[in-house]
Amino acid sequence: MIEGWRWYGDYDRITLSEIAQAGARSIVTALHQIPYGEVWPQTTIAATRNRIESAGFEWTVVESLPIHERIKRGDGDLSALFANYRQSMANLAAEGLKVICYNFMPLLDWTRTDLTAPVARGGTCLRFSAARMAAFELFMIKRPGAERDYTEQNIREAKAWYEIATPADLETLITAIMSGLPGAFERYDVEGLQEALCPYQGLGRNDLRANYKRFLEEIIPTAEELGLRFGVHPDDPPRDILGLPRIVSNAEDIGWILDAVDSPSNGLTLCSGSLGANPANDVPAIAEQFADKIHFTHLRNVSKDPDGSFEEAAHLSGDTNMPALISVLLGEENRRRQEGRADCDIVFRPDHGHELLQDAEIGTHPGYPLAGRMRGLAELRGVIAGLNFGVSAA
Ligand code: DNO
Repeated sequence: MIEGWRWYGDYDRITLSEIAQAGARSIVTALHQIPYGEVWPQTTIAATRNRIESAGFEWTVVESLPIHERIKRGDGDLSALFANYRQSMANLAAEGLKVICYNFMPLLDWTRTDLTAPVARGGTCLRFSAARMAAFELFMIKRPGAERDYTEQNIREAKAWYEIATPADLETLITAIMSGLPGAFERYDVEGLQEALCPYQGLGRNDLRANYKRFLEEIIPTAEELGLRFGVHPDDPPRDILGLPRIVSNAEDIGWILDAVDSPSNGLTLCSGSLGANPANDVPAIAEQFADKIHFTHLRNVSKDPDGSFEEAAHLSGDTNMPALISVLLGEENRRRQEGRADCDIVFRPDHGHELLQDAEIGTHPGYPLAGRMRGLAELRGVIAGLNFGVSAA
């Protein structure tokens, strides 16, 4: 497995030299400065690649080549947006890029209600509280019908919290939820978010699936020609949020996507943390089921509560059996090697990490601290080395 590290380029406080010291070999990044829907120029891709390579890394995965919201909504004439997307793909392929991660979550990317939840022995983590999210939906943005998405207990706790919440508590909550907006550079206040949700009204699960299928039909044939492999990132969390449907949340969804356009270029970013937040998902089993279509992995762990809340655990703690998952991935790599496949090595990155030690002072993107990820990477590297040793010793 290839050790990757997500780097936000000029928007990142962590330098390539620090990443080198963390031990990662390959960089996962995107042209974050380019607005959604516009072409990524080949010269800019080349400059980014050169910068990464001069620091002694390879740029292995693009995360993400974002999909314009109009494509997700199936809104109007999309031909120019698809043409631009294909042009960006051609420019990336011309610079030697091979793997592209993307998601099909409407409006929000990832969602948390707390960016600094305390961890027992020190440090903080990202947390999703179902009750806090219910408070946001029911009492702050007052979304009609929101009560249907929450249990009575969620709603009772939401009310109790909201009644005593200070303006600063409300501000902290909206900041946490807004941090997951795409690119993480856009922000809405309560009114702005209510407005942003309007164009999605009436968009059901089947509509979103139809729009997704159209995207795959427009893009995957070009990906095949260019030798690019696309890996869809699962919904985070894998549940409907703000009344927006989610269609990449479990094995059934993934099966539907891979069947919608059957091609080696139409694959999966296996994100253990996103899938692992739904108690019905058995992550190692999902990895096994779709192994040959896994083009990239995000390895992290979550601890779930019975009320639908979860928080990000250390990489080897939490509810997902990480050695079991990694063993599936190593087995798949072996299978590919025997088949002589060119893409036998799967890139993984330590996804997210606790804020530890000096991390909070550095001011990195939520979930992407230096020390926390370095710890996660080291733990994962240990599991991989141990499993590989077991295989060669057996
Ligand atoms: C959150 C990430 C997501 C993910 C994108 C992929 O930390 O896992 O932002 O990268 O959704 O498109």
